[in-house]
Amino acid sequence: MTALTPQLESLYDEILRRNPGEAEFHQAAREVLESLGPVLVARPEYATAKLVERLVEPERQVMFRVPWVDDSGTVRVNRGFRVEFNSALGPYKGGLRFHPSVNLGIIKFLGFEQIFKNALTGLGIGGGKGGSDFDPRGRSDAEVMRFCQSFMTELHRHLGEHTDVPAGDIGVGGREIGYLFGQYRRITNRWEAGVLTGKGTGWGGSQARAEATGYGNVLFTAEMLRHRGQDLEGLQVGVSGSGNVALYSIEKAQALGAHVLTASDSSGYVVDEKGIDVALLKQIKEVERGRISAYAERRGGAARFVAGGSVWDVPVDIALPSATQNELDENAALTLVRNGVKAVSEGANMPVTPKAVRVLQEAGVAFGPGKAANAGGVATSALEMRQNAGRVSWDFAQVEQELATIMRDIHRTCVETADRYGTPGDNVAGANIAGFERVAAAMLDQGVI
Ligand code: NDP
Ligand code: 2IT
Repeated sequence: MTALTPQLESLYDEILRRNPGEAEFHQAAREVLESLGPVLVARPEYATAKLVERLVEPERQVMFRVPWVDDSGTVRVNRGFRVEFNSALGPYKGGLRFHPSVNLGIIKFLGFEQIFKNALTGLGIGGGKGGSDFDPRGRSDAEVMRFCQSFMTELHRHLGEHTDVPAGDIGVGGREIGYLFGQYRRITNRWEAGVLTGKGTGWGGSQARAEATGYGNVLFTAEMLRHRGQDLEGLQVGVSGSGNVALYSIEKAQALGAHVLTASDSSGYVVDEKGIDVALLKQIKEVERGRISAYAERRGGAARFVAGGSVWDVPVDIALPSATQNELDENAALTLVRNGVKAVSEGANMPVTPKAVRVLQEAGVAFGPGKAANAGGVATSALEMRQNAGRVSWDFAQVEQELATIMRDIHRTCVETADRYGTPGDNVAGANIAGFERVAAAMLDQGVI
């Protein structure tokens, strides 16, 4: 861990004391605090206004019971969350995660990161996150629908296009957003398109929102390489995960001429020397909701499945962790470095552990932190909100063009901010500081609230 200034160290102690048992939130908060020392020296008014102390405290945290009945008639009880972290720049914005591992600390880490990520997009959105410990795996469509309806029956009172606008995350995709929107519409008797993003493109959803996070991360990676006089074309890429972010990272990397060797899920990973067949992977994971081993079985000898293990053992030039938090640890980073990795960019939120980040940075590997690199998803959500507000819809090419411009701007902002604070090449500092500066300026203007 990097040392903190005494003031930030005592704030971190306070965070540990007031948020017991929330390891992921502690980790996310610590990472940002490690970047802020020089900013508080340069801007003493931020310290006086206790901006960081206010930022680490969510504006509002909602936890609620979600009862539902499964297909066999058994009553089930899950827990729902929505952490409305910061609205200085706009309505709370951030996804919903349905996964059995979800707890308050995980939602708070995600909501906290979302504040800075959303600020980096420059699109006027605050930060929030929500979800449930509901496990969609193996559940029928009807069960998922009843769960979503019960979840929204409580959540709806906290939402609104000008208040709080959720979207998808792990376990929440187009199907779930549809059921959630339907229940919101039914309860409120309003067609309020801008209350959720990631909607179907036939009823208010934006073109390219499904693609945006993965595409955006590859565009960010290409920018990092370009900044070093390199190019994605012809490089070998390793991707983890096989969900929304992973699938569209693979698709975009291939479109830019890279060779994608891997994909994974929680059961293991596949290596495909001929390059991942993204249509087959989509069919298995998105349509059939199957396991990744089926990919190797149906690829007829071109690919192998490795149960468990680490996908980062496969030698690659570029690594795009796109599954979940803390999936790429120090050992994995050392292996990647030994194998000559050139860039690592976070498609997932906080997939690379702090020790692994340090290994990569010390080895001179280009590193794209999730707050910047995966911001294309939420940025395109903001474009969806803009289209909804204007009752218009843009075509795919227009949204993709806007996304490319946004990712380039975010990369430039990271580089310029890191340069300004004397840490050239450090995109972690660049992203944290640039995001912080935007939120801090708004909070200062808006008084002590
Ligand atoms: P999906 O649910 O579509 O896919 C998640 C993928 O990650 C699956 O392959 C899943 O495998 C794997 N995975 C999830 N949890 C674990 C775990 N605990 N251990 C091992 N593998 C796991 O989610 P997304 O693609 O939307 O999200 C992936 C990451 O990207 C998350 O960190 C999310 O926060 C982040 N993100 C998502 C954005 C979006 O727009 N969707 C935007 C920005 C970031 P399995 O099926 O076996 O569970
Ligand atoms: O982590 C993220 O940025 C998301 N899951 C997307 C959030 C959004 O509101 O589109």
